[in-house]
Amino acid sequence: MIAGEDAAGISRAAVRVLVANWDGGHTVPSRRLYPHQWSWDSAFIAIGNARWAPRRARCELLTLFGAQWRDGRVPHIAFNPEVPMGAYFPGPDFWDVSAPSGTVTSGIVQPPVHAIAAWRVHLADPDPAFLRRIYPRLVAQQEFLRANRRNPDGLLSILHPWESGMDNSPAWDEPLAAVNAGPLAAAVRRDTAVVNADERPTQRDYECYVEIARAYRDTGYRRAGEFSVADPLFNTAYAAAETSLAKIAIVCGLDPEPHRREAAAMVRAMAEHLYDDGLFHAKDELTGKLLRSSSGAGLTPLMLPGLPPRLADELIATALERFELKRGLLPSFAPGAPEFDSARYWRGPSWINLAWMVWQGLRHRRPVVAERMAETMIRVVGRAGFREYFDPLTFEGHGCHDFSWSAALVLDLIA
Ligand code: 9WN
Repeated sequence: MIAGEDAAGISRAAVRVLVANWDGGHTVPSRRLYPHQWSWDSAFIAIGNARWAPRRARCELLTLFGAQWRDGRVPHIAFNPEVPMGAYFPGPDFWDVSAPSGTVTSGIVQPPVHAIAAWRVHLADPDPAFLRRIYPRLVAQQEFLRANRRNPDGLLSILHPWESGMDNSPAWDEPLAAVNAGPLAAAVRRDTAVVNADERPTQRDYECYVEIARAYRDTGYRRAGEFSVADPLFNTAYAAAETSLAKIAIVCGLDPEPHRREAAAMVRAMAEHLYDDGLFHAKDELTGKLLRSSSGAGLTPLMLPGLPPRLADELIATALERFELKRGLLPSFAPGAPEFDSARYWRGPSWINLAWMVWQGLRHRRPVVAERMAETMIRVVGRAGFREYFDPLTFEGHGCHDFSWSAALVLDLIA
C-alpha cells in the first residue's frame, strides 16, 4: 500500500504539472516537446482532470472536438497559432489544412479513446448536458472511421505509424522497411533538441513518417501512402468507444443497441483476424500478412468486456510471463524479444497510458495484479517524476519531463 500522505503528495505534484501545461482551453502534452493539442493525449488528460477539475476535463474534450473536420475526423494535432511556427516538426506549414472552425490541424487521426474519456468524465461529475453535446461528435468520429478506414475483414486501418500513437513500435519495422523515403535534413527535427536522440525514433523512421504523411496529404488526406495496417490498440479503442457510446446513449435517451452490436462485431473481427498464440497482432493491409510481434498494443483488448474468457486468460498469461508484468510496470514491447530497447520510445519503455488501458482490463479480471500495477506506477512516478516513459526493468525515467498524461492517469490510479 502507498501511504496516504505519499499519495496525496504525488496527487498535488500531478495537479501542478497539469496546471503548468494548461493553455486556457486545452492542455499541452509537454511544454517544449509537444506544444500544441494532441488528440488521444487530451482524452487521457480529461480522465485525470475529471478527478479534480471536471469542468476543465469537459473543456479539454470540447476544445479538441472544436477542431473536428466536416467528415467527422478528429485530427491528431490541433495547432495553437500562438506557438512559434518552428516549435514542432512537422508543423502547420507541412500539414497545410484547417478545420471548419479555422483551427489549423494535421490530417491524420489517433486511437479514438475519447468516448471512453467522455463517459469517465461524466461518471466523476454527472452532466447530461455535456453528454448530449459531445455525443453526436463522438458518433461522427466513429462514422468517419467506418466510412473511410474499414477493410474487408471488418477492421479499421491506420494509414500512418503516428495514427497508432506508438510511433516507432517494432511492430512497424517490417512495413516501414518497404517504404521508399528520401533524405530528411536532421536539422528540421525539434524533438532531438529536447530529448536525447537515442530515446527517440531514428532519422530513417522520421524519413518514413514524413514520406507517408506527405503522400496522404497530397491526395487531400484521402488515399493511403505506403502504410496501411489494422492495429489491435486502435481497433480496441474503437470497440471500447462503442461500449461507452452505448452508455452515453442511454443517458441521452437514445437507443444503445446499435453501439452494442458494433462493439460485439469488432471484438469478433479482431479475434478472428488479429489473434494468434496468446497475443493480438497488427495485420498489414498491403501484403495481407499478420505482423507477429511482441507489442504491448496486443494486450489492450483486455479492456473489452466482450472478449471471450479463454482469450482473456491467455492474454493475462502472456502479460505476466512474456511481458514480465510481475515486476509491476508493463513494457511497451516484451523484454525477451530481440528488438526490445529499454529506453527508446515505444520499443520497450513503459508508458502510463498503455499500462492504464491494460490495467482497466485487469481490474475486474485479476484485481490483485491490477492493484500491484497501480501501486508500482504510483511509486515510480513518485521517485522518477512525471516522465514520458520509464525503463520497465530499472524504473528509471526517460523522454521529456512533466508529461501531462503521466500526471493525469496517475491521478486516476490514485483515486
Ligand atoms: C507524433 C504527444 C504525442 C503522443 C504520441 C507519441 C508522440 C508525436 C511525436 O507524442 O508522438 O504524434 O512527435 O513523437 O508517440 O503517442 O500522442 O504526446
